Amino acid sequence: MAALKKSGIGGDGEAKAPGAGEIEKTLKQYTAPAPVDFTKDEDVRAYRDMLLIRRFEEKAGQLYGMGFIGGFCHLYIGQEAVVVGMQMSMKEGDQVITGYRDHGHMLATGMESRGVMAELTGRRSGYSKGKGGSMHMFSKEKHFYGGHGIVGAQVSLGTGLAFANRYRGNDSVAIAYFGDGAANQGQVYESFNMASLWKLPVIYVIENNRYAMGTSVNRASAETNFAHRGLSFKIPGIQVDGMDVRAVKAAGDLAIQHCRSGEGPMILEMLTYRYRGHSMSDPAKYRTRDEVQKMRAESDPIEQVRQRLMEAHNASEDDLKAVDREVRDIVADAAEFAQNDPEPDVSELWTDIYADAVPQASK
Ligand SMILES: Cc1ncc(C[n+]2csc(CCOP(=O)(O)OP(=O)(O)O)c2C)c(N)n1
Ligand SMILES: [Mg+2]
Repeated sequence: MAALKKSGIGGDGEAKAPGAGEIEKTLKQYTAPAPVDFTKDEDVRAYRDMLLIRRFEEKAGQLYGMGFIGGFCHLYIGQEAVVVGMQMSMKEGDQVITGYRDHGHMLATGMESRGVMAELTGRRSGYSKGKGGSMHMFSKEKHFYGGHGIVGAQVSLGTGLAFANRYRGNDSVAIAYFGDGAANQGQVYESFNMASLWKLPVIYVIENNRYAMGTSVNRASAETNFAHRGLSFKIPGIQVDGMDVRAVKAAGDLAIQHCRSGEGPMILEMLTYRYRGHSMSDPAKYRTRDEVQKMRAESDPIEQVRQRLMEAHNASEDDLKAVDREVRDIVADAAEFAQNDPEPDVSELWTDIYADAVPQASK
């Protein structure tokens, strides 16, 4: 309790949360920042990191079709600029948590392609020893907290990560990613309330890819401007072009600065699009091929950077091919590894079921 009071969270009335009066202030107004120009190095990094996610996901789709991957598998193809742009704004120690469309987030945090692919194929070198699969991988080292199949669960868990940061007095920011469909879940608003009241350092990144399974945003949401979803909780929000990695990075910089300086949570609604079905078993009959084609042709996040590298940064075809080759090699190696790694031993059925007791709890 003393630590709680010291950190300014809660208390019994006499302990004032730092900036408690601030809550009375009117909501801070932000407008989406203009996308800043990237240096050549930044564009190369964005290109490489987005391409790695795309090629990895294409390979995962193939392996799924060949029967190497069982269970659910939700691909992130089309949405790559969101995680890559956000990651470019973050620093060591900042945490990431997301739902089940999570392979891109893992790769963006620097988790190993081999470990992710081996988990997808249920092999012992996977991040969860082959026992978790697509939706259940974690890396404490890379500050990646899952991977969650319950729609919206990551929002309250992510708020908890931010609570821990505040409690410990560090300056880390938690980034909680969730979809337009998840944004209608009740626990999201309970989390918003607590996060705003206690000024927790959490960025709610709503990945609005226009559909929740087969239901379009307009059919499911009374308020389709998700950046406004925090208004009653005094959480500022902006809409961002989630297909332009520079726009994402600019918005990420703004939100991180907001959180790190103790102003509380912020919402970034990323306007994005998924090219593939909801999961591998979705025939996607709720939208036309033309709609998907149009997005691919006019807004593809990787193609935008590719063009810029050639036109604004004088990159040659050979320069880009070298990056393509590096990425293909990483993915081919991961796929090879994931098909040859042994399955977990049968004895593993009995391990990792319960967490070890928290030492302090028994005292
Ligand atoms: C609590 C809960 N309700 C329903 C489901 C089934 N379900 C899985 S994904 C999904 C749609 C979520 O869509 P969205 O949040 O937009 O994310 P996207 O798949 O578009 O990335 C639903 C309803 C679930 N997994 N958990
Ligand atoms: Mg969605």
